[in-house]
Amino acid sequence: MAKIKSIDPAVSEMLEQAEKEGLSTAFSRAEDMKPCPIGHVGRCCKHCHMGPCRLMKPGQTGVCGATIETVTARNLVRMIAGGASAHSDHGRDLALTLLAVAEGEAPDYRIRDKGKLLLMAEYLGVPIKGREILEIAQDVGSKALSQFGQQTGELLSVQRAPKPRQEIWRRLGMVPRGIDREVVEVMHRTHVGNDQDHESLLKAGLRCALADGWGGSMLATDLTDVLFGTPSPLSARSNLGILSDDEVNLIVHGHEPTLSEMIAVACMDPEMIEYAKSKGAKGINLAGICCTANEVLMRQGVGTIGNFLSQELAVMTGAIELMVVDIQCIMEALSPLCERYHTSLVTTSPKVHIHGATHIGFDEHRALDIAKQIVRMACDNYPKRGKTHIPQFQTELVAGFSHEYLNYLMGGYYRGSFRPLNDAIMTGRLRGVAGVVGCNNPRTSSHDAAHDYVTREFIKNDILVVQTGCGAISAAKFGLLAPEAAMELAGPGLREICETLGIPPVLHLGSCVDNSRILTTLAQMANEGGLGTDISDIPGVGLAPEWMSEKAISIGCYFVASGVYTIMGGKSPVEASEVVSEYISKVWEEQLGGKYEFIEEPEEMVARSLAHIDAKRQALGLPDYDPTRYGASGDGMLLRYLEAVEKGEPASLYSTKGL
Ligand code: NFS
Repeated sequence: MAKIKSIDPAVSEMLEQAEKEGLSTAFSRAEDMKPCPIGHVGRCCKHCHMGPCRLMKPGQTGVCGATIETVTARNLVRMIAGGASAHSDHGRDLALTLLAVAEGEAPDYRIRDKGKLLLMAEYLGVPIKGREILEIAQDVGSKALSQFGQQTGELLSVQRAPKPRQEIWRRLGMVPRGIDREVVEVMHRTHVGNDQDHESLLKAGLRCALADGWGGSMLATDLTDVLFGTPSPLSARSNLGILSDDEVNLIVHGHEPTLSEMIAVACMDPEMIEYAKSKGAKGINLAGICCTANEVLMRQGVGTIGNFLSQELAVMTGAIELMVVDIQCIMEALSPLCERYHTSLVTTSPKVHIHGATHIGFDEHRALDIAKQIVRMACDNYPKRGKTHIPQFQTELVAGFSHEYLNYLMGGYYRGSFRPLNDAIMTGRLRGVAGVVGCNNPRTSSHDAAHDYVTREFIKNDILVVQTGCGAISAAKFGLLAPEAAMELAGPGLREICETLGIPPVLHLGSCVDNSRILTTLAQMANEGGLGTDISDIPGVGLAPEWMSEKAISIGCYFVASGVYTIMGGKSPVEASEVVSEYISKVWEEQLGGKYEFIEEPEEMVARSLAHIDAKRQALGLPDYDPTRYGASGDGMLLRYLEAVEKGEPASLYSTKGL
C-alpha cells in the first residue's frame, strides 16, 4: 500500500487534486529529491570555498583539518543562530512598533494590555510610579530594544528563570549578554579558522539559543500581548473547509501580528464589506496559515486553514483571492502557483521580497490604510474567481491559553496560582506535562501523523499537553483542542481536571515565539513549590516531532538549556559524529538537566518521554503514576454509566468497577 502522505483528509484530497492537475507540491518535490545523504547528517562543511568538504571516512578531515566533531557542531550552532536571528528580529520589530505607538507615530495601534506593559516594566527595570502609560511604554520600548544591542552584562529577562537555573547558566558562562551579540558571535566562531572545539562551539550555541528563548522570543510575545492583548480562551474553526464559496477569501500567512491585526480590523469595516458585496461576494472571510494565523487566532478567533504544508494546497482550491505574507516559512513555490489562479500574492516586509508577487511595503504609520488597500485588492479579485475545489473538512477548537490566563483559570483574578496544577502532578492525577511544538516536514512518515500520535498518547497517559506553532494547528484540525476531546481521549485524571476547569486536554499557547510562554509557565511551576526548585525537576518533556526549520532547532536548544528533555523527530543533523551526538544528550544532561535527542519513531518518542517523566516523579519522591485511582467522578463517569445502561451491561454510579 502506498504511504499516506497526510493524515489530514483535506490535505489528502488536495494532494489528489494536485496529482490530477499535474501540479507539484512540497510533498511531490520531497519525493523527487531525496535529501543529500552527506549534508543531512552533518558531514558537509561549506563555510569556506576550499570546500564544500565531505567527511565520509572515519578520521577524515576537511581541507583545513576540521574534524567531524567540529564540522557537525559548527553546523548545528549555525542553525541555532539562524533560528535565533529570525525570532529575535521579529521581536525587535515589535519593540519598534511599541516605540512608534508611544511616540504617537502609529495612530492605528494602542496599548491593549496595560497590565502586561507593567509586568514588562518590572522585569526591564522601568519605573512606573506616577507616570503616564505612554511614558512607561516609551521606556519599555527603548529598554526592550536595548536588549538586542547590549554588549555586556546579562539579558534582563533572564531573571524570570528560577534562581537555581540562573545559577547554572552563570556557572557555565551561558547567560546571554545581548541578543544580537550572541548571534554574531556564533557566526564569527564558526567562520573558517576559529573555534575548533565542539564543546565550546556547543556552549556558544546554547547561549545563543537562550538569547532567543529568554530574550528575542520572550520580548516578541510580551510586546505582542501589550499591543494586541494577552490571549484568553475563544473558539474558532480550522482546516480548508472554512474557506468560503461565496465570500472573498483573504489569507494572512507568515509570523508577524502587526499587519494581520489591522487586516482583521479592516475586514470588519462596513465600508470594506460593502466593497466586497459590490464585487458580487457575500462578505469577507479572513483566515490564516502558519504562525500569523496563530497570532490572530489567539487574539481575534480568526480561523486557520492549515499548517506549513497546507500553504500550496490552499492556493490550489482556487478559492483564495489574496494571500498576504510577512516573514518566515513562506514557500517560494507559492508565487508561480498563484499565477495559475486568480490569487494575488502580496509581500509586505522589507525583508521578504518574492519574485512575481506584488510588494506593498508595510508602514505602521499608516497601517489601517495599507490593510484596507490589501482588502480592496482581494475584493477586486473576486469576480475573477474560476472553478473552485474546497475540501469540506473543518473542526471547532478553543485557543487562547496564555500564561496569564492559566493563572486566572486556576486561582481567579485576585489569587491567580499554579497550585492546583502542581498539586495535580504531585498527587498523580496528572502524570506530567508535555510541550508538543514545531513544524511540518514532508520527510516525516505522514504529514501531521507524528504530532497527532504523540499528543494522543500523552493525553491518554494523563499528561497535559501544551502546543504552539504548526503542531497546535495540527491538534486543532484533529479536534484535540476541543474540550470534548478530554471526555473521549484523555486518561481518567486529566479528564477530571479538564471537566472541572472546562478546558481541552491540549492547550494552544500561540505561535512559535510564544514557546516563551512555556518557559515562563515552567518557571512558575518550579517556583510554586512541590515539584523541586528548578525546571529540570519537573516531570515534563518537550517534542518537535516534525521539525524542519532552524527556528525549531533554536527552540529545542533553549528548552534543553532550560532543563527540559527535548526530543526532535527525524534524522539527527549531527548523526555523523558520535561524540557530538553523545555530548548534546549525555553531557548536556549532566550540565543542564535537559538533553537533546533526535528520534525517528513516534512510538519511541512516547516511550522515552514516559520513562523520563516517571523517573522525574520518582526523583521527587512522588507516588507512582496509577490511573486506576482516578476517573470515578464527573461527566465522563456519568456518560460511561449511561452508555452501559443503554447496552444493558452492569453499571453503578457509585463504583468504577465494571465500567
Ligand atoms: Ni515555527 Fe511558525 Fe510552522 Fe515551523 Fe514555520 S510556521 S515559527 S517554523 S513551519 S512551526
